[in-house]
Amino acid sequence: MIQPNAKFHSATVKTIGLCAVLSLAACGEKKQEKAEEAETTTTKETKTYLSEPLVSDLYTADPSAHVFEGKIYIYPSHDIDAGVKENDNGDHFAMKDYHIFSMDSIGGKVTDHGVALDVKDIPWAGRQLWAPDVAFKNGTYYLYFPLKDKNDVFRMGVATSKSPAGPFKAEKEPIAGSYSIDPAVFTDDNGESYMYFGGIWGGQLQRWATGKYDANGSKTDGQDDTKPALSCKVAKMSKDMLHFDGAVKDVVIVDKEGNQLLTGDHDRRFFEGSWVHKFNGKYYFSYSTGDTHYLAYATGDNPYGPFTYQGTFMDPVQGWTTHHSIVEIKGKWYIFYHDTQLSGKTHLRNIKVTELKHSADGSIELIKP
Ligand code: FUB
Repeated sequence: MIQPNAKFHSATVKTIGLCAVLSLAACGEKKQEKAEEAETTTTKETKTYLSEPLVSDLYTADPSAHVFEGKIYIYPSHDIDAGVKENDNGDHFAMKDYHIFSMDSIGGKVTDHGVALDVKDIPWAGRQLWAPDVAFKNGTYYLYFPLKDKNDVFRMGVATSKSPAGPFKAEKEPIAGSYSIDPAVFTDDNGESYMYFGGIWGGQLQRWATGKYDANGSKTDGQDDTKPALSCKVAKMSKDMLHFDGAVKDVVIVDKEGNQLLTGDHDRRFFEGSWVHKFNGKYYFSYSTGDTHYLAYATGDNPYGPFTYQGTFMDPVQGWTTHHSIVEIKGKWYIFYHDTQLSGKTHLRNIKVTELKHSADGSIELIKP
């Protein structure tokens, strides 16, 4: 597993560790000396970041951004330190509620609208409120969220509000036929909406490889690197936006020769965190490659794909996860993303924004976060 922030961690741990082993008095006597030493260590290892955290009094991640009612609304996960040990199932991502944020413009003041939905108010809830998204239709805002049910199986829930800032009221049951994580709802120019979802490892997508839930599914994932990779899923939304309208389909990603990306192709295959935007009539399907930490994209001619792999457009951020959304605001395109600048810890992230540029040939320029 690549740890892009390993150097940053070692600086922090070293400075704290030095004071912990000395007595308080000794720490006082040596204050000047230690301060100088700490300063030298920090200076040597300082990182520069492309942009600064949008929110610094809460930990936030997985930002889905939209323009609603003339403002920019951000729907992130709300990271907390629940004291759960880190593992590949992502148990340490033990989030319990959502806050919604808004801005009048990029660079403007960020307003926290408070708790929009709490896990205790979701009738079917087990644990772990992960990356959400929001769509608007029929005069209503729909908040889609992944949450483990009482059997510890991730399902997609939906909650509604008349305001983009919430609060949201959850439906009594998860969306029938939904599973896994990271819902991203794209509404096409003709008004049809589609939910893209899925994530492997902790996101449980591999447990659905046969079409039925298999709690041991993780044992078979990734064993045959020469087989087609697991695909992200897409389902058309019903007119009332509360159900899937028809079957869940695979979002197939192919290379330029038309061959489906393979399980062993960790630098390119889908892992989690999908998003779809439309630019110059083309559908851009973008996603995280997970264990290789890239944001990659593929393009297609319709919402179902297949999508042809084009490349990566964001290098690894500080922290293990990478998750984004792409939105057009006043004629410019922006990417909302996260890293771990504030905490240095994988599960305590902070959301950011920076400009995203499409080149004349339609490719997305590489962003170095
Ligand atoms: O926030 C929990 C999980 O981490 C998300 O669902 C993934 O996309 C990753 O960012």
